[in-house]
Amino acid sequence: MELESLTIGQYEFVQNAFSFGLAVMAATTLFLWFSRGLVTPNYRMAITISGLVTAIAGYHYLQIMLSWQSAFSVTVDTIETTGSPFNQAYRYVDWLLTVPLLLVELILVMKLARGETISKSVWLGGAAALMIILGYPGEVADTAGVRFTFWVLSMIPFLYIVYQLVIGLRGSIDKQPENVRGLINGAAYLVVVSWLFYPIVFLFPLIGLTGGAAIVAVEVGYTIADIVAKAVFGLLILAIAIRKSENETGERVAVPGTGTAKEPSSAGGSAKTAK
Ligand code: RET
Repeated sequence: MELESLTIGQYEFVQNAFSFGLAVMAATTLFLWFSRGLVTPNYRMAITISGLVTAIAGYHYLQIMLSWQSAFSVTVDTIETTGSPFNQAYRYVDWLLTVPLLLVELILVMKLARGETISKSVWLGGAAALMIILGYPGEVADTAGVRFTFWVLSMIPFLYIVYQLVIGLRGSIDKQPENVRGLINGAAYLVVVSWLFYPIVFLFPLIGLTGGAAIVAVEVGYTIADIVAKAVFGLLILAIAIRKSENETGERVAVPGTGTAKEPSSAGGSAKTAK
């Protein structure tokens, strides 16, 4: 990484992107965990894990931001590198933990048979971990040849996951209740589209971007992709879990201020809403 070629404006843009990423992850974590009571116990694990993913990401964004700050010494009109490295490993450790969990979230909210849940989680989660492990040596490589070689290797598990999401989960998605099928399809496609950004961003330095511009494109690109893949995806999982809970209890969830809650029925029915 040619950190020396960064301008003050580029440094600050990346710093602000990291700070924004941290704020989004922290706020989403609180929102998801406080919303657990809106869903029935069947779906609480999916929501707990969604919040765990954004919590892990928030912690890593803090570390990434601190590492970024310590790599530079900035005054009003000068910027110099301090010699302290900008540590890429935080991003990859974050992905190693969160990417398999994101797939488990999607599988859990589908509430498949126990054996299917376990086998799909192990295969998809394992492929996701392999994809990240194979990408890291390319990310920190100095030569274009090595970067490209590990990109190709990492694309193999990546394509397997995309295939499973588009084709392999089809049967399970078709068995979902009709009014959540669209949302679950949307979640599977959101994974495919948001994940596609990563291998493309990874290639930026190989397609002519150099110096400060390449660093900005890669760091801001990954940050935007992370926000979509973790925070937006987590909220979609919450929406699916709320709708499925409503299907199973036959009552609307009481979301304060929206006026959607039903009065508990007088015929002995209980209010199966938020605890
Ligand atoms: C790498 C290396 C180059 C090839 C491929 C990659 C894929 C990365 C992906 C990361 C997904 C991260 C997510 C993070 C969390 O929110 C490792 C960049 C295919 C798909 C979803």
